[in-house]
Amino acid sequence: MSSTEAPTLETIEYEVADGVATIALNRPDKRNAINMQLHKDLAAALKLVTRDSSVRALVITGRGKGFCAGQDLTEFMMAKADGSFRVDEHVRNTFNKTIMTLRGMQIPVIAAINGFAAGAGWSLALAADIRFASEDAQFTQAFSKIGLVPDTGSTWFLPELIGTSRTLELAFTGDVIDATKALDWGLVNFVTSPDELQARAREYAVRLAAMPTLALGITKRAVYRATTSTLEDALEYEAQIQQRAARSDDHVEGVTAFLEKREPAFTGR
Ligand code: T3D
Repeated sequence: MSSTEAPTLETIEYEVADGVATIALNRPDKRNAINMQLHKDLAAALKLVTRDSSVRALVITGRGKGFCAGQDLTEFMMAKADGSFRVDEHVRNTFNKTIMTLRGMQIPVIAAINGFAAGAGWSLALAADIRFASEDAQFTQAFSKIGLVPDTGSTWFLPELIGTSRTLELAFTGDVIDATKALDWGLVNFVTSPDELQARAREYAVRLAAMPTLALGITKRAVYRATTSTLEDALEYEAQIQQRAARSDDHVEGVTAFLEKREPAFTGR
C-alpha cells in the first residue's frame, strides 16, 4: 500500500523497519484503554501488517506507563446507556476479531509489555506468540472487580499456559501479579529492565524477521493447531507441512548455505 493510501491512525503509532512492523497503542493518559477509535485503528493497523509482504515480524506494545487497560470503561458505560447496545456483538466485532487476526498471522507476533496489562489488554498480550515484559509490568484479570467475566480469549489462553486452577485464582480475585511471577509461571518469555524493553523485543523481532518466514508461519499454525488435535493428527499434519516447507526457496537456501559453510540469506519465501 502506498503512503497516500495509508489510513490515518489516531490512537496508534505504526512503523515498519527492518522487516518488523511495530504497533504501539497510543492513549497513554488512559493507560491505552481501548475505545472505539482504538478498536478501529488496531483493526486498520493489523490489516496494514497482513497486506505488507515486507513485514516478517510484528511487535505490539504500549506508549506511556501502561501496556493496555482493556476496554475503555467510560465509553463502554456510555454505549450501554443506549438500550440497543449489545455487549456480545461488541465483543465479537472488536476484541474477538483482533485476537483471531493476531493468532492467524503467518508471521511471529511479539508483545513488549511495558506496564499494566489489564482485562482484555492482558488478552492482547496473551494472543502474541512471544512475550517480553518490563520489570515493572503488572498483570490483572480485572474483569471480576467490575462484575464482568474474562473475555478476549482469557479463558482459553490462561489455562493453556498455567492450568485451570491458577487461571481461576487470577480470574476470581483479579489480583495483580508482577513480571517475576509472570515469568515464573510461564506467562512471559523474557523480563528486561524498563529501559531495555523496546530494544530487546525489537532485536528479537529483527532476528525472527530474517528467518525463513514461510516455515515459521506454518510452524506457528501447526503448534496452535496441535493444542486441539490428537498425536496422530499432529503427525499427519507435520508430514503435510514438511512437504510444503521442503518446496520453499528458503529451504533450498538453508541447505545450500549449510553445505557452502556460509550464513543463509533467507527471503521469507
Ligand atoms: O463489550 C465489551 O467491550 C466488554 C469487554 C470488556 C473487556 C475488558 O477489558 S473489561 C476490563 C476493563 N479494564 C479494567 O477494568 C481496568 C481498569 N483500570 C485499572 O484497573 C487501572 O487503571 C490500571 C490497573 C490498568 C492502571 O492503574 P494506574 O494506577 O496505573 O492508572 P489509573 O490512575 O487507574 O488510570 C490512569 C487513567 O487511565 C485514569 O484516567 P484519569 O482519571 O487520569 O482521567 C483512568 O480512569 C484511566 N483508565 C484506566 N483504565 C481505564 C481507564 N479509563 C477507561 N477505561 C479503562 N479501562
